[in-house]
Amino acid sequence: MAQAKAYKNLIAGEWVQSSSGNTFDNHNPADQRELVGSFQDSTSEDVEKAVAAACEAYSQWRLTPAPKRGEILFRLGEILTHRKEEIARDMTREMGKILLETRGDVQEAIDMAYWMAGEGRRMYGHTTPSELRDKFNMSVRMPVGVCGIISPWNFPIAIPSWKMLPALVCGNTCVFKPASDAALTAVHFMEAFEEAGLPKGVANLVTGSGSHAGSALVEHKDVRVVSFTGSTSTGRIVAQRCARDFKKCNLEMGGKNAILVMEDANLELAVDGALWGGFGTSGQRCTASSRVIVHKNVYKKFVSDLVERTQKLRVGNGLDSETEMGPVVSEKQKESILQWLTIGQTEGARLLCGGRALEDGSYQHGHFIEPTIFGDVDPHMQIAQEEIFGPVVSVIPCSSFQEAIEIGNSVRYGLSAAIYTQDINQAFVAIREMNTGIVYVNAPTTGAEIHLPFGGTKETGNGHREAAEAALDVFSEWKAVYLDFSGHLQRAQID
Ligand code: UN1
Repeated sequence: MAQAKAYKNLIAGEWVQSSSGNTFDNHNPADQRELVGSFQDSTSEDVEKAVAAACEAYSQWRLTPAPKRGEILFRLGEILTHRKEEIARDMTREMGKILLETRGDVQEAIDMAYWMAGEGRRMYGHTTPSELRDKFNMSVRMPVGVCGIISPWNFPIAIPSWKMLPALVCGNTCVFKPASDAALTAVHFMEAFEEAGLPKGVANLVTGSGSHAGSALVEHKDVRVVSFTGSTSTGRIVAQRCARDFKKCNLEMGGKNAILVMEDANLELAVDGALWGGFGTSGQRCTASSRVIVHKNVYKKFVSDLVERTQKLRVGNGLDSETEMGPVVSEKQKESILQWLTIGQTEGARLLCGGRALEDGSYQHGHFIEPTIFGDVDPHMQIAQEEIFGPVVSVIPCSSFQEAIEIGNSVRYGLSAAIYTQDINQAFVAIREMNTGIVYVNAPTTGAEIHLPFGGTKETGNGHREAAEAALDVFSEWKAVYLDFSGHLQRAQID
């Protein structure tokens, strides 16, 4: 059993305690007896200090040439590559998903580090002809200032990297408030920044609750960008507070993603996809395939194969290489998922497998839930409309491709969608018609790569995208520059 340690905040390059003098403990969700660490329960005073440090560091960091900023991110990528296994193991210990997936999580941050390192040498603006003689026009990206980064526990390093790495390469500085259930990975991330040679105060860490530390960060007048991933209800509050002070604000929120399985689909492939998309990360992904809409002509076979495979999934401690699905993150999350299981049955959905907490034997000290499938789900049921964020998949029968599209779009979220079909025409119609930010063909709704924009429509987002070049739009302002070398006054739109 690992030795539990007290971890600190990182402010202005110093590891410091919270002014509150309080800490909170994190326990392993697979075995509550293991204390993973204790972390600072920060106050608005700590946030104040962190923002002041970020403001001070900004004056130099914004003037550091972008390729140099990129070189530090490249080194970060190398350090994370070197420490991948160690960070992945700690991530599994603190939030439960299996080692295979936590390695992938670290890999996603490595990918982002290399991409953003390259962005330091690109960061393209435009040159465009002037309508006047002897005049030169161009646009350049400018940093915005201090960024408040608020991230969830389900992707403890990938999501912070989607936010902080584009912020930093653009010349901004950051104050990072990670989810409490993923505080240890956040500490590792900051250590990697330090080792990569990021100057003091450019990235600061403040752990603690959303209601104190998170809220103080969003409210702080010197924070000019807020990047938040979490629930739609919290995102709505963040957006309203940012609007008051005209802060830039990017939100990644809920999802209720559907896989459409058409009658010509390769059913074996579709079952593989539904299993991975539905139960990967114990269903705790905003991209999780929580709905599967299946054509009635293949419904029976698909459902019986999916149930058979689901019942065979090995649930357990994510550090065990045999385990295919880990625990859910916390007691609170477990209780919330169990309530959804009751709601599903009350609404009249057919429970096909799972449906209970696992509490005996090796499960007794963890937060385990059986992978669960509801069949014959009506698209209007709450379990088919709301994000459950747990290992619960709703299978919905449909009669046609058109109906599948309609059901797919009939939710308030719009993150990711998938279609299994062999018909190229049908695939392209689905790509066009699904009102989501991401569409997959013959693959489940999870598995986004960092070189394409990530984000969603409707109540999933607020029009921004993370990752790829699109992320730079969140963390920079355009400046248009006009150089007149004619030596006399020229009047645009007149001369
Ligand atoms: C999330 O669920 O919050 O596409 C992010 C995926 C991952 C990222 C998920 N690359 O499933």
